[in-house]
Amino acid sequence: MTNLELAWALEEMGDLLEIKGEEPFKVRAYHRAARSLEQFEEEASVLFCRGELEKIPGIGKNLAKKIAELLETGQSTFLNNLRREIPSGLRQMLAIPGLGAKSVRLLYEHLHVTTLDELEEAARSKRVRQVPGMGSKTELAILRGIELLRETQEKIPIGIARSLAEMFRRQLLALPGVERVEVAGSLRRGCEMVGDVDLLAAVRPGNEVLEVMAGHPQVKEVLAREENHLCLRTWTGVKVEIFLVPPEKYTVAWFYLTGSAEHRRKLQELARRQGKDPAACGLLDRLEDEGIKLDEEADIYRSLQLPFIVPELREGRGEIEAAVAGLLPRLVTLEDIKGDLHMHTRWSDGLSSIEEMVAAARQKGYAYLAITEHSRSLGVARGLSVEKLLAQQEEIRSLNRKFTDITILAGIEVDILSDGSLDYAEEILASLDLVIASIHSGFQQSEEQLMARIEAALRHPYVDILGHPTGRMLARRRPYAVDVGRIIELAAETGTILEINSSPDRLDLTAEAALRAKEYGVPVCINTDAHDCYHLDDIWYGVTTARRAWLEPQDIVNCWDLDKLQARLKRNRHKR
Ligand code: DGT
Ligand code: CA
Ligand code: ZN
Repeated sequence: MTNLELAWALEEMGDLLEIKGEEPFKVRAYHRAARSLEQFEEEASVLFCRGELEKIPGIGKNLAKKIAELLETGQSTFLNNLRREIPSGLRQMLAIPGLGAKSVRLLYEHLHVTTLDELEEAARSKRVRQVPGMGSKTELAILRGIELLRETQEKIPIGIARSLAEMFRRQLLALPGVERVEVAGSLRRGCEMVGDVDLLAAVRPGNEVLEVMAGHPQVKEVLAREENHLCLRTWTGVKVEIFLVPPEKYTVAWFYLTGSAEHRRKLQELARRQGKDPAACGLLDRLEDEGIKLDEEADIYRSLQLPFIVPELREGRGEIEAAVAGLLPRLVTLEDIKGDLHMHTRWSDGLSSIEEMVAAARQKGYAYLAITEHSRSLGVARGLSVEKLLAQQEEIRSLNRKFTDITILAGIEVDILSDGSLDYAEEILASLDLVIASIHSGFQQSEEQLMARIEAALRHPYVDILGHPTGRMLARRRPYAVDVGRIIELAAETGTILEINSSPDRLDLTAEAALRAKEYGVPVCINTDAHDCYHLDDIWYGVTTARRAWLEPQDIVNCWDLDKLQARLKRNRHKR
């Protein structure tokens, strides 16, 4: 368990205690400890091994015991009891943005609501405003929040699903009788949000896979259990489905479970049009159906005279037509990425040094990288003063003399201020190799105001890239009020590159928007926005998003050689 996960558990304890009406000073202790853990640099698990948990600020004997249990078992008896004690509806209300534990307690006390439905009804019938301290704005926030919860509750972000899938996959592979395990479903297709984690295992008869997995410490509840199928709910609320098949059935089962249902349906149609029996081509109707034995998925496509279609394209959105016409894109791969143009170091709010970032980038075989700190107005992220920015350029220059196999670009992620101006003067921006402009404030502005800010930035002579263009936080924060179509048009007009921010918290642009950018001839840049050297690996999420957008290496500026990339930057195109 990471510090953040521990912090979440403590935060939840504090919230549930507050809903219960526990003494405020006790509640505060949990929240303080949670924040302290969140910011603590060393992993609590490491301290725990040395018996030093209490060295973490705000952690006393009592909390250390609870953390130790979490670290040892992945669960907390105390937290589980609290969860049982407090109606689940009240716990769900905590997820409504702007509604804290104190508000939930007040709503419960005054209106006796215990479910989201009852709360929604109370807000609709304007009874929430009777609660002290609440008004029509609260009612609106509740209605919006419930809508948001309903939209996302069923689905989890790819970042959470992927790491969970990897863990289950590794553990399944360690069990006797298991020959192969792969991820299937929407997660294999690279969807940004997935309904569940689907895993397919090739097993020999007589195994105990399902028995063992049903008792996994991460499992909160077994939702369904059949002979060859197990459906679990983890403590973090993620649904995991494990399917077992004999090895000879693996390929057709994997293809079936990968979906999408629409893609498979269209292939079946094509088979019938070609006068073939879909089942004989390996296209099952149901997983239980008797399938033929195939070595690889490409055999299925081959029998329909089609080239292989990768999972990211299997959405029934024209990929089969493109395959028939021989017009499938040559999708970007991780190997095509030649550099990463958005990252933070210790100079602002990152955790690694520039040298550590460079080492990680060289490890990846990159030819270039750009260091792009936050600009001076972003105080919370220790944005750089002009002096510091110039000093950093000095360090980058000297590092560039040290390495011959990689080029470090001196860049910046400059804030687009509330009035549409940028956070540094033009001559400062001109002195850099690369400028990303991003919005980090004034999210609440109207679409007109936000679009005016973005337009001003895109028209700026030294803004090369628009960072995380819509500001959405995946499953957490809606995009701010912007018109993505208009941003793409403006990018085309001004020659600005749009970012696909690869952080699994963001994925912004979305695949849909990136596809649209391609239609307008707007190149994208796949950046990680890493705040430490490990997160350069997040590039995978951006590449997956780009693949779902049908992008090819020529559509992505950081698949280009450095010369070509630099020639494309506004600063070099309009050299005056
Ligand atoms: P999700 O989990 O909602 O993000 O999306 P999927 O695509 O992973 O859907 P899921 O988990 O229900 O099923 C995995 C795959 O199995 C799906 O892509 C296609 C296939 N499949 C499952 N159930 C059905 C079904 O009732 N009808 C059809 N046509 N295909 C199904
Ligand atoms: Ca699924
Ligand atoms: Zn940013």
